[in-house]
Amino acid sequence: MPSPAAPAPMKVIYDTDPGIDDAMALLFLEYAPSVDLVGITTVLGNASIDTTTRNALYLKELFEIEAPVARGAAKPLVLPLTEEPHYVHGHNGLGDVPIPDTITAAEHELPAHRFIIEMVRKHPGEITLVAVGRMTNLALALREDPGIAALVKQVVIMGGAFGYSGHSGNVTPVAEANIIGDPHAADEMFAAQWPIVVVGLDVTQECVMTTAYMQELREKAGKAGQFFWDISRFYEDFYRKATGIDGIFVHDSSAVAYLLDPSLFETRTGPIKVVTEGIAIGQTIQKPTTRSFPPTPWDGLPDHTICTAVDTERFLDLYFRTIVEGAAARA
Ligand SMILES: [Ca+2]
Repeated sequence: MPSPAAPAPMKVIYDTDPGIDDAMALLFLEYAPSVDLVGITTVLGNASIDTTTRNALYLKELFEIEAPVARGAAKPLVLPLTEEPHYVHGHNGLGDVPIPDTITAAEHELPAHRFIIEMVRKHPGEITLVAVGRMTNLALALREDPGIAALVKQVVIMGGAFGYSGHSGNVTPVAEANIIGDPHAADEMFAAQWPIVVVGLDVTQECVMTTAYMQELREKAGKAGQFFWDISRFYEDFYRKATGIDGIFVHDSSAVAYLLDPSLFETRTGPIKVVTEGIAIGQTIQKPTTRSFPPTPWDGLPDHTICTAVDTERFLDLYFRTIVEGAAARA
């Protein structure tokens, strides 16, 4: 007897700057049965666009991922290029594990923002964008075709910080890396009429994958577990020195976790603006829908959702199960 049909998997485009936690979140998406990964778009951030694109192609090849890789923005919309954070992700963006010089997988012919437009137009109402780098590609797509906002199912981003649990910034006291990397792009993205869920430091810095957790993943998740172990040695060392934690924050995978199981998170809604100049550049500020004020710059902007708390135990368990089962299914 045929079993009842499972709901169709969610079509996802993953916008990313791999990046160690980006690589870990990519396999979380690829291995989640409820996700149909239809594209990977790259952006500068953790490393240059050449490096993040090369890394995305390398991950596609290494883990036999079908989704095409489209190269995205090489620089922020307005700000000048600055040096990449080699001290976080290593010089090659993947913790300085050896990566072959030549990658067989080829790039998609379209640039990232046009790839996004084409896919959204082709699948109206069906595409979810999961953006875990700077928001430059999303802003470029909106500038070229503002009509896509109404056709995207949902946007889930890793970025920003709103001060919950004491988390307000990791590049400055008030700014998170993905947002301060291109604050103008983020502000344009938040002004668009599409539903955004913001998974910021408020929750990502509540969640730590300890050395013991990574060890168990290495033992039980085959090639993926070993790869995550290898690339995260450098990252773990950075966090130990910078924050004193014994393990790594799970930034980008937190956005994927929201997509897979929103019940892991507590949320608040309201319009969001980004500070684009001055000492608070990169700060994300939400006006809660429940509060009224005299006229403010937030008036008339669309409501978005921010995550304010996370059930870390259930999240870490979901990640572990998804990676172990996904790796076993492909072994
Ligand atoms: Ca990232």
